[in-house]
Amino acid sequence: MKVVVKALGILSLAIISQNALAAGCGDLNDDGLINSQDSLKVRRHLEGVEKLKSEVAHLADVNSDGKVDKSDESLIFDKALKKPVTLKCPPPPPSRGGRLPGFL
Ligand SMILES: [Ca+2]
Ligand SMILES: [Ca+2]
Repeated sequence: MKVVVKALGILSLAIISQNALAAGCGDLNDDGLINSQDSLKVRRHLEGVEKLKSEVAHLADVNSDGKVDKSDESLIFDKALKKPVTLKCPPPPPSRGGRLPGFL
């Protein structure tokens, strides 16, 4: 029984982690929402006004094509307008700090 409870705990943690990652895709100002502020950040990045930080740049590539461009801005804007679009970001770049304890 303890094994089952422990396994469920690990599974829950994995699901929470997945949701946290999914929620971050397109959320460039880390406020937990995808709105016009996020698409504005992409626009400012594309215009060279304010470049995205390297640690959040992958969150702006919402079509996972390896680059941040006008189509990403458009997708984020559509999502902000509650249109039925799916945002799919690439995995974050490997960090130098290593992994969380307990995760492979
Ligand atoms: Ca946001
Ligand atoms: Ca892209």
